[in-house]
Amino acid sequence: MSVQFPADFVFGAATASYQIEGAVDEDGRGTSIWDTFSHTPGAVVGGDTGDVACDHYHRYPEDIELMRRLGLDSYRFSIAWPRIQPDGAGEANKAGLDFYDRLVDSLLDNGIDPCATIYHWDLPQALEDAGGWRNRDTAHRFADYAALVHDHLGDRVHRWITLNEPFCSSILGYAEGRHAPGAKEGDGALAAAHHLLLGHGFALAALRATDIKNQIGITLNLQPVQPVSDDPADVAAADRSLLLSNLLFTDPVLAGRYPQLARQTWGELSDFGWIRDGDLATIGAPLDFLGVNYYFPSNVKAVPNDEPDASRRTADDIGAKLVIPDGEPLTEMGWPIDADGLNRLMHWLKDTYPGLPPIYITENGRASVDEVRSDGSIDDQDRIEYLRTHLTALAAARGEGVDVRGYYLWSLLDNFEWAEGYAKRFGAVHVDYGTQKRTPKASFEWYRNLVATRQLD
Ligand code: PNW
Repeated sequence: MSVQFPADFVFGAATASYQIEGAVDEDGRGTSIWDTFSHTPGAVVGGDTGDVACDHYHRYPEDIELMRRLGLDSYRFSIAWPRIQPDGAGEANKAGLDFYDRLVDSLLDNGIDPCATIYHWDLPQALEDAGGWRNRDTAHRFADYAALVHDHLGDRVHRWITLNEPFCSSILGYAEGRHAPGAKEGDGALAAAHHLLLGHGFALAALRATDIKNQIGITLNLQPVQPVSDDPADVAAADRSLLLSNLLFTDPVLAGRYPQLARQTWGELSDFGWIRDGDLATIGAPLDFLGVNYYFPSNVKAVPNDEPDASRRTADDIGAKLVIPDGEPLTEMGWPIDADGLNRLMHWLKDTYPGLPPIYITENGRASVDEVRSDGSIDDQDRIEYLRTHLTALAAARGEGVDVRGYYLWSLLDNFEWAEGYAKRFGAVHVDYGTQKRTPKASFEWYRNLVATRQLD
């Protein structure tokens, strides 16, 4: 059965500054926590860094030409905070703004609607040195920076995402230590989550207060969550997992509250003393849209906490483990493939939050082996299958009444996959990092056809 998407459905592709730009020392850019982290021995697979990445800072015209060939309605990119404010505060660095001017103008010249993410993880190191997201002041610094870039680009960029995946910034960055800044904390990670959300709320208020009226949202990475059995211990563990991966972020943003279960789960780590009167009203102010990144679902089993000594527990030690059902296919990231999970997630959002704003899927995709054949082509049928099944599930959710307005493929290009370095490839376009040669994969042609026809077979 074929599926038709309407003419006004937005088909896009996404990237993020540190993952593609390179040029880390050019035009006055400051140091970010990802520069520091990636240069820390042992932090990233293969010792890879974003120093050069896809050299997009210099090659953006070629990359926009690829987007034009792909026929994208929209391109989601992120702005590197340390290019705009090298130390995270004060006057804008003009050369940094100039780069995003060139990028946005060139997108518009090519008929591609820009969608800007204000923060995709590259916090200026100077702010981390002052406590980073553990520190309430960082939320104010973020709102200043957001207002600065919006004042400058808001006449041409009409869709804005404050934060990308505050779960990853707080929990992977400050509890698990797998992402920058590489901390393993209890209290610190929970404070970071709150201050990220507060930064979102302050930025939202600042952008709303100007004369330029744009669409403003936030992007969360969310998962449908289910217990592996109906054993009450597994069910309770799934509740805690839902809390950590979704509710800790969706409840404040979409309902202006913290979930009851938060204090029960983390009460011994923290008294949540950083939450002030009025914060939740700021964080929960209405949005124009919700960005959702979906990769895989969580199947949850109860396990003992990793760290029995509460004073040393991290915020992610919640007595829950993600298990992969026997025989379930996996991507190169080791992530299970479950397209129906995207449909379940859409329904979970709609059922849980009355007044849910329209949704954009701001990332979805998979890492594949992407072997280059002797003729130079890359026949990534597994990626095509992933995209096809996930878009079919999304179309089903739309048909069942979930208001989804667009879909952004992750990613336009192979790029710096954070702690996994360059070994993991998510692009519709292959990048040879030795030569910076770009080669569209079979999925590029497949997606081009979908965008042109709006029809899935
Ligand atoms: C997202 N996890 O990150 C990011 O927004 C992208 O920058 C990234 O390249 C993409 O997904 C693919 O990984 C995630 O470990 C990183 O659960 C890690 C996780 C989830 C999302």
